[in-house]
Amino acid sequence: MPANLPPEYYKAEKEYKKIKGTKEKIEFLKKMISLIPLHKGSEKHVAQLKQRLSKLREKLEREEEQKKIVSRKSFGIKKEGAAQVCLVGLPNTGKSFILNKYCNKKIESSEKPFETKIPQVGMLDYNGVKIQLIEIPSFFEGFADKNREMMAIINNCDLVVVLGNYEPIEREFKKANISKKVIRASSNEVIDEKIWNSLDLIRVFTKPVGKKPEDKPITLKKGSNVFDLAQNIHKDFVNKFKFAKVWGKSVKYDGQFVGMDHVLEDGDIIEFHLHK
Ligand SMILES: Nc1nc2c(ncn2[C@@H]2O[C@H](COP(=O)(O)OP(=O)(O)OP(=O)(O)O)[C@@H](O)[C@H]2O)c(=O)[nH]1
Ligand SMILES: [Mg+2]
Repeated sequence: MPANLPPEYYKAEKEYKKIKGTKEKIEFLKKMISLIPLHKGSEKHVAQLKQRLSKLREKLEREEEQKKIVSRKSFGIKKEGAAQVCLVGLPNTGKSFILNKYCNKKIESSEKPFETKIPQVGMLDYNGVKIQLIEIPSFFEGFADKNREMMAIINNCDLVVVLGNYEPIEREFKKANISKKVIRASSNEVIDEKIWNSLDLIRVFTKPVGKKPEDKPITLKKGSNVFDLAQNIHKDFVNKFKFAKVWGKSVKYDGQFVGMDHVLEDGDIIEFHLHK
């Protein structure tokens, strides 16, 4: 170590040894480097610290990647369809009933509480839009601490539907710092429509020039424009875009010519015109 380093630096060097996390080490090391006045005598030392810093950064990258792999393995259910929705509630609130009714499932469902032991997954079709429903096993006092994996699934979905009494569920959500969009419902409501209305999505139908619109809608986030749709279909639709024609709620008259920044609405039909 070179002479003439400021006393703060030696103090920092001691503290550095106590730091555990890689991220924290990186931050601290950056500060340490900034404490060293640059001159011929300190050059080599700074270079060494910078090398240490770059090794730590590589280590952090490896650690983050590892974390991702672990979380992919043990937590989460692969998203399928336009959105992933969790059904959450106390026992016997009708979660399995909903999956059986709307997703053609045959999950055991009776008056017996806590009948569903592991998450159950189903696919709902709402006017051609596929929405994934997940039944989370029933909540109880202390659920959040005992079922980290379930809380991770909830944290990862697009919308939570709480069936029945919300207060006990809310308490568990608070413990696990869940801040997801939540709606409340009961199993005898028209659940599919309610879910769709809470998802902030729109359906649009593309149509080839001179032909009828496609039957299958494309689902986009509310507020999406023609550019977002084009990107969703294929990069050529962006690169070769000339103009588009739109029928539906977003235009003043049917067949209106629009550009990339035109904001679409639910139910719109759109015809792309591309350069050859
Ligand atoms: N007819 C009718 N029966 C319902 C309705 N909701 C729930 N049930 C019945 O109530 C009982 C409990 O419903 P489940 O769907 O099994 O409850 P759960 O929320 O999955 O609860 P767990 O057993 O903890 O998984 C079953 O016998 C259901 O058939 C409903 O809206 N209409
Ligand atoms: Mg159930």
